[in-house]
Amino acid sequence: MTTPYNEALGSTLIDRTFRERIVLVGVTLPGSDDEATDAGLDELERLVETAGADVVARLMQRRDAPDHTWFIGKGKAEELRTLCLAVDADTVVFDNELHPAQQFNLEKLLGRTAIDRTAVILDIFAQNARTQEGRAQVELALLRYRLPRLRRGSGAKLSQQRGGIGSRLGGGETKLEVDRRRINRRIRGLEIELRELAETRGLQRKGRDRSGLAQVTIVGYTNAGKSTLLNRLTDAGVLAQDRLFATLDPTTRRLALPGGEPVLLTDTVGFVRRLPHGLIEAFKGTLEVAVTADQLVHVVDAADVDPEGQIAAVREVLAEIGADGVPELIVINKADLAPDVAAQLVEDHPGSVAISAVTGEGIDLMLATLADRLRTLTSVAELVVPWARGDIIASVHREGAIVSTREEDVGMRIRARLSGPSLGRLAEWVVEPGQHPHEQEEPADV
Ligand SMILES: Nc1nc2c(ncn2[C@@H]2O[C@H](COP(=O)(O)OP(=O)(O)OP(=O)(O)O)[C@@H](O)[C@H]2O)c(=O)[nH]1
Ligand SMILES: [Mg+2]
Repeated sequence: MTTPYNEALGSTLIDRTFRERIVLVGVTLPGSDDEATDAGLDELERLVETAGADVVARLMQRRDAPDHTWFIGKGKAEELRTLCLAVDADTVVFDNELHPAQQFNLEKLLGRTAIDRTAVILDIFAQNARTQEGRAQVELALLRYRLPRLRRGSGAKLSQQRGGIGSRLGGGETKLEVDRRRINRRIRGLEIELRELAETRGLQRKGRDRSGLAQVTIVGYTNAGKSTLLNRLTDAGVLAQDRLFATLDPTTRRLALPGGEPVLLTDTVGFVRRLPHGLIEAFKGTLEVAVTADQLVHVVDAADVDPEGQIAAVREVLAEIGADGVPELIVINKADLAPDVAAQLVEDHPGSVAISAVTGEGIDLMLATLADRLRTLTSVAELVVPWARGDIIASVHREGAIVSTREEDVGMRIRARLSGPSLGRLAEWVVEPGQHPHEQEEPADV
């Protein structure tokens, strides 16, 4: 396999010419417990299997802080080496993020590849990217991950065995420098390519804005059923699979809501707990459909072991990309598999609806709710909120779709789409477009 992103991953790539045997390692740090570590390893096991490898053993340790050299303690590291020999493991995967130096030291001690959760997620993304933009985004994330991990010595040997970048260049120091320079050049090239793609998309979006159609973006945890929902609503024919990160590239389809105008519905990449920051950064272009949406449909998997944890993880990513100001409709999916959990979640999240994207139950109610939400979002109100009222500024952000904000002497000028009830509550701060609050209230007082 010599696709650019495989090459970029070099020694961190999971070899798929055979099924690698993997040992998982999880460390419980203060503030967490063994149960959480175990659940983390369950998810890591799914990720590893999705990447195309088999988990053959697990090792856990409780620590006050990560060890500088091996992340785990020296004794535990030796236990890990013995375990690897016993189960004939090819690779060790840490659930915790490894510093490049720790990764290097572990590989030296264990005599086999050591990677972390981030590398596994990057590997899955590399396998699943289809479009030019998706591939460029993944490759950029991979190269940024790989750059601080370039080394002479055993690391280089590993990448040679695996046919990575190192294998085609001369040895020694120059090789390292040549590698670095080459990767940096490629990173700059990819950044330019992605900027150009983003500009093109910006133009396309302007065209769509003129069409006046509302943008609805489906977001949610990976495997929650986002693509299945888009397919049910629009015959989009998007790949939906019981597999993590099946979708990386957004798909947009037109959808006619009951009694309303058509909207543009977009399915997009799923999120996961502790989604690598570099990936979020690289996928900014793709995730823009969530930031610029009029409405988010947040799909939740009721059949998951921890749906609330998934909701929290998704909201964290939304905040990181700046989409936390977009109104969100929570849709509890897979109600056919877990009807009781779904009912409880609907109760705990007022305004949410339960559906099954597979059986179709609840879909009509969901569409009616969505149409309702969009109707209240059609007009843009302008508010000027004094700086002293941070609470009001926060509630405008929470309840409305922010169109623009401007910092002024008297306070923050916010243009936002707000529902009728919200507007009623915030009436005190509403102004005519462009007007100052005092022009309205105290015309003669100078
Ligand atoms: N029983 C049941 N299964 C569902 C439902 N919705 C989706 N699934 C299944 O869940 C799996 C994941 O569905 P997808 O639609 O691919 O999920 P996704 O959110 O697009 O996942 P990614 O693109 O990988 O992030 C598939 O096997 C679907 O058949 C549902 O309502 N009920
Ligand atoms: Mg999908």
